[in-house]
Amino acid sequence: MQKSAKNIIAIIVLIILLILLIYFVVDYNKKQSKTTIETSKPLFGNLNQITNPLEKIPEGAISIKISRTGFEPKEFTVDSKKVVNLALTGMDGTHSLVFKDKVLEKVKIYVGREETRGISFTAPKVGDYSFYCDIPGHKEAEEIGTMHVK
Ligand SMILES: [Cu+2]
Repeated sequence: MQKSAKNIIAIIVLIILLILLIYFVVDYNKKQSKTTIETSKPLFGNLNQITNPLEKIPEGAISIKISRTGFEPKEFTVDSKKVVNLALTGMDGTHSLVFKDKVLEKVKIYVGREETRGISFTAPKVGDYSFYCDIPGHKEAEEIGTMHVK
């Protein structure tokens, strides 16, 4: 009789310990996830599917670097009515790539230092479209370029 009572107490203590253990593990995991620093992932936002951005830069994307010395390359050529995948990499701080023409007003890429972001859009009609960095003072410092559409 005494022995089985001891067994029951032992089982109850074990259950309590198990509940405490689970509680602390869950709590620890919650704290861990709260302190996770969000890193900026390369993002490829498709203008036609903006709610479902791709996280990988498609193969054959036009890669442009931007720094305080300007865009590199400063010019590129695309085909009219074809999809353009543009990837911008910031080299030394916050920069952007925006187009002057209203037709391309939705095509905007903002990047931080050592960050690559991109956008997909359909090339407009044949012509030359100038782009620039709209961070104050950057356009004036020759952060400008041209997209040729043929
Ligand atoms: Cu800039």
